[in-house]
Amino acid sequence: MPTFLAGGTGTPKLLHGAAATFPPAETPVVANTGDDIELAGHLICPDLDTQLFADAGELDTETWWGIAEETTTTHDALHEFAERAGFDTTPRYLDADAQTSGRRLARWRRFSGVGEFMHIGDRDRAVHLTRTGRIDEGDTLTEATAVLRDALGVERTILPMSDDPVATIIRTPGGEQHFQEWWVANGGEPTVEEVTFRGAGRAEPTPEVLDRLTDPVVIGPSNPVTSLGPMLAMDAFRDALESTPVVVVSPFVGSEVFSGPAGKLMAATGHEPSTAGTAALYDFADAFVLDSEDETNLARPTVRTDTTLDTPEDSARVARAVERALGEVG
Ligand code: FO1
Repeated sequence: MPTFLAGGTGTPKLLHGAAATFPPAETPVVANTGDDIELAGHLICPDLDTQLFADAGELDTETWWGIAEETTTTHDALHEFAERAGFDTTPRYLDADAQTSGRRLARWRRFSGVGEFMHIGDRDRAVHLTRTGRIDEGDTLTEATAVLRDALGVERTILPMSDDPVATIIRTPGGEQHFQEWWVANGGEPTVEEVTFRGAGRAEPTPEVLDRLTDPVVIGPSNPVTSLGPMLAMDAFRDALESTPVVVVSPFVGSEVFSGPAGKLMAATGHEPSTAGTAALYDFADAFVLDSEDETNLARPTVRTDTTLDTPEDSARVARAVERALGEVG
């Protein structure tokens, strides 16, 4: 079975109804960790967790992050206290020394819990505390993720791209912001001048990830810049993709993006925000799944289907197209 790469909602949506084609127990996922932050002392790993919660049947599928039907008692109390104390609830970075002196994995992305700027449900928080507790007891992120996978009854192998810190930093005219500040607190509005992946030059994919990348790889319709960028910024990861068959599901129909900030981020980083731009960025890709309405002509094998991913039936259809594309290159 192929290995899927995940960031944002693309791959979790694709796998949501795909079990007949790609059985979860045999279909591993490698998730982006560039979006991760430490907030209130908790390590929050959105891309790992969206896949974990989806496979556990607990995901909030209205937002595609967090747990469905959650209470938010602690989050609400944090806001109440911040308000009473007169603190604003915009992202509150720990000071520069603290950014590199705390947990190694949380480098360059450490925020105070005062007024907690990301919405954290109570059960979701228990996930973050279990992960953080295991890491403080000596686990790697890979090991802590396996603990959560077992605790949530998930069959699928879900792996972080690296056990080293990598932080996605957005440079705006007003200065640098961590991806979560730019996206959650500022609604992805500030102009993007550059996107960098701090730490990626020194980070390595884990041995578990490199092992899974010897199988064919599928890149779901994720944001090429912030979901896949952190993985591709690690040389050993990119080298592994050069040496194995890779199928990409385009996150665009021509130059229309399905959802999220992919178009804006691609334009800002010098890539055409389109299927053609995605194909140029993924020069290692061997085949593509494109929407039937997408008129882009690529000089690589292409399978066309309706790539809408709103329902499990949609996922099943796109999964069958991925299987056909794998058959062209496998
Ligand atoms: N996205 C939001 O737009 N607002 C939030 O308050 C928020 C909280 C949050 C908490 C846990 C988690 O795992 C994800 C969360 N997200 C939230 C989603 C996240 O910001 C991004 O969509 C991903 O990082 C992109 O993959």
